[in-house]
Amino acid sequence: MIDIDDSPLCRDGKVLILAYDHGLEHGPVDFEGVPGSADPGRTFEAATHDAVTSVAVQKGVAEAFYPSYEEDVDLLLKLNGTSNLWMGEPDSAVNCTVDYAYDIGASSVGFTLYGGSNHEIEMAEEFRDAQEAARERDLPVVMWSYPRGQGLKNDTEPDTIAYAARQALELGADVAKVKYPGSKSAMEQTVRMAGPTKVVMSGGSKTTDREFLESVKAVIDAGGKGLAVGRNVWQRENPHRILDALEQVIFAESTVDEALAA
Ligand code: FBP
Repeated sequence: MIDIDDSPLCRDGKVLILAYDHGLEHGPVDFEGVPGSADPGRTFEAATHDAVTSVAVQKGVAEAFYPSYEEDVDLLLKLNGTSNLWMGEPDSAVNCTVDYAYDIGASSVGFTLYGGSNHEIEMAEEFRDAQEAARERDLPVVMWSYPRGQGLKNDTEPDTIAYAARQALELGADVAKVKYPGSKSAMEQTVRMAGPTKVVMSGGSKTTDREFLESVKAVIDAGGKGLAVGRNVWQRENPHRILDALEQVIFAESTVDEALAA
């Protein structure tokens, strides 16, 4: 495990990743509510907000947009990903190598693992290769740790999320990105299972400002280190406003009321 507190992925030991790989993972449907959100430049613009520690994108978006933002935005390159057109058991194609990510300017890498999928064994082996290559480059590794597949009925069940965080620690991730397990106490258990691996919450589908910020606050109060969020930021008409509030809750440890009033 490497000390990532001094890496661009962290600010004061906390993390706020702006995720924008949905065009691949979900397809154009995610951009329907705010048509301008289909333009990756809009999300790179939002990522210049002080609250954002890194933007997470696939290789193609990084190649096309990161060169215009490299002074102001830190790049987390997502190494694997699959379209929603894939109908098989959960799996994720490795689309980029660590060396390629490093060459285009990434300071950290991300990798999805679907624990419980019939493809878990191959995915874990691919993660091994990526994690070891990242260590060679001193790049922090963020695991999108999402148990799912035939055998799993409820992928946000507290024990499942705690297991996802533990899997990230055991396999050598520096940060475990997990779904919100529903309560502060469930998140405390998740954080305990992750040990030295930092736990961040996955944003989830768009909800109200208050509901979203309450879940983020519960994560921080439980010892989680922040958030990797997509839709709850860039599906809003004004991404900067919610980023202002997130900055308050994550970095200033304000209450939700204080953050909403600011
Ligand atoms: P959101 O905050 O929008 O949920 O994004 C986080 C994320 O992990 C993305 O990086 C990814 O594209 C998406 O969620 C995957 O969502 P799903 O749970 O539908 O696979």
